[in-house]
Amino acid sequence: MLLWLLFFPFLLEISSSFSSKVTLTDPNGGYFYSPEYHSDYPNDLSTTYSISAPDGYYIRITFLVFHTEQNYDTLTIYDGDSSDSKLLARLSGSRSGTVLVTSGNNVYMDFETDLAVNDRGFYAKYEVFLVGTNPQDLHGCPQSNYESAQFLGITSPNWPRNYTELLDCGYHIKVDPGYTIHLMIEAFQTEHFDYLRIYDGPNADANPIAELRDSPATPIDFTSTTNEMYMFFSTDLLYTDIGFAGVFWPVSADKSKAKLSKGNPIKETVPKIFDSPKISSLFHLRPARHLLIP
Ligand SMILES: [Ca+2]
Repeated sequence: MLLWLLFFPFLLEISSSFSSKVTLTDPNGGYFYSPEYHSDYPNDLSTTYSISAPDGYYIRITFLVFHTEQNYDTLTIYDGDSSDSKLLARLSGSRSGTVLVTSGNNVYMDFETDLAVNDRGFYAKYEVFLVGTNPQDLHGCPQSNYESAQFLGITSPNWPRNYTELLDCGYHIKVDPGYTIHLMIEAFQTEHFDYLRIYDGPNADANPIAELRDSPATPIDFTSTTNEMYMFFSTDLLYTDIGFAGVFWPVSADKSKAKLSKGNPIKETVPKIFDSPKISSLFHLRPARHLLIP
């Protein structure tokens, strides 16, 4: 076999290439992701994704996470039901936050990776809308309960478009008993007086793990000690920004202990970690200048 491949090296690529096909038809929308997400995608693969909405609808795709090897591992997106349709976009590199809109009720995507160098891949949300209507900005909070046995995206309202003013949004995250939660904040950007607090438990009475504001380096990883986590996103009455996007998934509690004993499961890049549960220090007075309308 080996000798044979010396003379016919092209056969190696054909024989080792990993192909798969994903078809999505939920009219309520959903999520799709690169193979083996939330681990890095494999080398040398070809995966196609077909999304079909009902007649009279179009599709909007938002990439919560997109990191591939620039120019070599690409997701090609066609505005129709096959690769013969019009090219909508060809994405590679770091493109989290990309939003694409189809003209009709089908989209076809082809994810191709080469033989070396991989990355986290992508995790995207798709939504369907009636042709002739525009997605409306959410003036308020998104859903407050997030429960998943696999992994699930979580964002500020309207992400990656701006959130609105005067929000107090709670996000209760839950996975099965016996698991802990790994939360990865993939993108984060607020003005200084808007913030996201993360708590190691079911509500804001639990120990705060972190408070994020401004533009911390991302991704930022958090791990809970139980199967519940709570996030609180607060915005004041002036100035908004794009907010945050993240993904969480359950981790077997035993596995997380085993990983911790070995050393470095969590990136130590969290800008502000609270080592004590005292909440009083979290609150601050907003300076008067912020209340002046320019
Ligand atoms: Ca590659």
